[in-house]
Formats: sequence, structure tokens, C-alpha cells
Amino acid sequence: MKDSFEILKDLYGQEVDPTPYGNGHINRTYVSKGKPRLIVQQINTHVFPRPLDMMNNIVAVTKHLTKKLVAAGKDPLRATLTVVPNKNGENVSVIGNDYYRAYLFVEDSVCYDLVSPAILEEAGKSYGAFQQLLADFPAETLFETIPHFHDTPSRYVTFTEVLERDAHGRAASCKEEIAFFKAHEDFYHTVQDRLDSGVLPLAVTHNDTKINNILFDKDGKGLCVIDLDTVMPGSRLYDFGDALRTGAATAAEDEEDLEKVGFDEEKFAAFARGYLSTVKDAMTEEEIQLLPESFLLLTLECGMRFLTDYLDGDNYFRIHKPNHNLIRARNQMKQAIEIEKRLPQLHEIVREST
Ligand code: ADP
Ligand code: GN1
Ligand code: MG
Repeated sequence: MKDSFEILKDLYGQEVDPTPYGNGHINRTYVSKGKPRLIVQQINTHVFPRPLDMMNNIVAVTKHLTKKLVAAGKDPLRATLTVVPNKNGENVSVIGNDYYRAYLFVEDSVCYDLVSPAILEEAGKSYGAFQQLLADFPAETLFETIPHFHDTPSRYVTFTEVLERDAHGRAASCKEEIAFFKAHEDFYHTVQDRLDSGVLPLAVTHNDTKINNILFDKDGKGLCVIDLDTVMPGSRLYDFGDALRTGAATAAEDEEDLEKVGFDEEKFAAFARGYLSTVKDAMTEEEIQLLPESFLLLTLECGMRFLTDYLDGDNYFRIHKPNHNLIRARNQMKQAIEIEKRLPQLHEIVREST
């Protein structure tokens, strides 16, 4: 019987290197060996149980982006993801119980986990421009790939349920962290309640704006926003806060030496400058006012998700060592403490950038 990689070779006409590629936590990413090279991904169906609906979103969004980029005189093959169908014309290849898809590999690009302020300003422009290009996309046609993805109060409910079950007997090993995330319960409502009441507008957002979800060119210019699995209606504040969570950090999100963990105000300022330069006109005063809080909120939310997954037996985020999710949760908790201390300065920076 043929193995998956032999079938992928038949379907895409190129050998696919079985060595995993990149630092994503969700999908399994591979690179093909032909020309043009392809990124071939096994979709994580535990996280995305309806891969066909998700790919319909991605095809629609990338077509929209392509049209707008062409009109702006940009090369869409480098400025957005391009889905490559298999030899049967399908955007998803089903092999046994597994689902695969392919994109054009954006050549001569770089992807960073830790970045300089200059790169962050570019990142801000890229995510801001992404939102701007999708401002006229019909949001109601998008399938919600992960409902309540950044609904922080709902994430908190899940956290308390998983904690209550404590199915792996791990709660005793993280009492301080549990108390920390419980103590912030009220703050989790900052964005969600205002979205629900209409004070904050709903927009088409990326929802997974990690810094390694942008490809840059060799000169450090933002090229292409990738990882479109979670493009859904949401708040622009999610994208702003989540990008800074990794972008402004002084260390990787799984750095164990907490002395090194924190954030850099210069990086915060650079990202805010780049972001506001591309999308400020579309934003309301309420959104701009909450930009610093979104950085804190998304850091807390991600820390709480890591802790939930640790308590739940590590079945969501890919781990590379024991306690990896607990290490990540402690890291995000330290970063949140640092942000909390300096919220007034962050408001000052936003005021200066507007
Ligand atoms: P995950 O959902 O697991 O994070 P991503 O879609 O972000 O998966 O891909 C993982 C990594 O693969 C990215 O961080 C990037 O390094 C690389 N990558 C993804 N798509 C492309 C592409 N089209 N061209 C070049 N590199 C890519
Ligand atoms: C996941 O797929 P990746 O690695 O870009 C996660 C994000 C988290 C991030 C934490 C679909 O992002 O929400 O912020 O890990 N993506 C999904 O590193 O859950
Ligand atoms: Mg990714």
C-alpha cells in the first residue's frame, strides 16, 4: 500500500519532504522538492473539524485579496497565500482520515519568532493592511472555523471546567498560576462585552496574528500574511493584541528563564505606528482607546489557554517537552504582569501615534 507521501506525490506531481517545517503549533507543515516549491500541510482536524468549510473560507479570502492586490499593482503570488489544487482540481486532498492542502511556497522570504522594532513596524503595516483589504469582504459568508475563538469570558469558563475535572491530577502543580488567571476574571470581559453590545465594531480579522504568521522579504519588508485558518469576523483589537503578544516580547513564548520575559515599549510603539498608519481611518475612538488593554487581554487569554491545555493533558498545542504548556503559561503570566504595570505608558504611546 502506498504511504501518504507517495500519494501526495501523485496528487501534486512533486515529492514532498517528510521532515516537518516551521514553528507552527497546530498543523503539520512540509515542503515539496519540485518547482515551484509547495508548502503542503496536514490540517489539524482536532482543532479544525470541518477542513472543507475552512478551505472554502481561505479560497474566498485569498481570491478577494488577489483581486485587490492586483488592482494596487502588487504581485499577488508573493503578497498573499495562493492555494494550489491537486491534480483532480480539489483544494483539499483526503488521504485516509487525513486532510492535506497546498500553497505556493513564497520564495526568498523570512519568518521570525523574535523581531527588531524596525521589523515590527512592518508587521504592524502588514496586519493593518490585511484588515483594510478585507474591510469590504462579505463577513457573513465566512464559516466560523473555531466559534468563540477570542471570546475570553468563554475561554475562562472552559478553564474552570477543565480545572474542576483535573483529569490528569496536575492542578496541584500550578496553584499560583491558577490563582493568577482566576484573579483576572473581570478583565476578560473588556472586549467581548463591548462587541456584544455593539460599542465595538465587528470586522473581518485574522485572529492568529503571531509574528511568525507574516513572511518578510530579505530587506525586512512585510510581504505576506499567512496562516489564514482562523480568518473570521472578530474585533480588530484581537489582531492588534495578539501580534504584540509575541512581537513586543523580549523572549520566546516558551522561555523558561522568567528574568528574560517581558516586553519592549519601543517594539510596542513601532507596531502601533505601523498598524495605525494603515488602518486608523477604519477604526473607532473606542477601539483606539483599548489598544493597550488588548495587548494585556490577548496575553492573558493565551496564557490561560496554555494552562487549560496543560491541565487537560496537552491535547491542543503541540508540545516538545514535558510541562511545555505550563512553561508557556508561566511565561505569558510574567509578560501580563509586566504589561499591567506599564499600561499608562502604553496609553501615552498610542496617544502620540494618533
Ligand atoms: P500553523 O497553523 O501550524 O502555525 P502555518 O500555516 O503558520 O502553520 O505554517 C507554519 C510555518 O510554515 C510558518 O510559520 C512559515 O514558516 C511556513 N510557511 C507557511 N506557509 C508558507 C508559504 N506559503 N511560504 C513559505 N513559508 C510558509
Ligand atoms: C497557535 O497556529 P499557530 O502556531 O500560529 C494558536 C494561536 C495561539 C498560538 C500560541 C488555531 O498558533 O491561537 O495564539 O498557537 N492557533 C490556533 O503560540 O489555536
Ligand atoms: Mg502559524
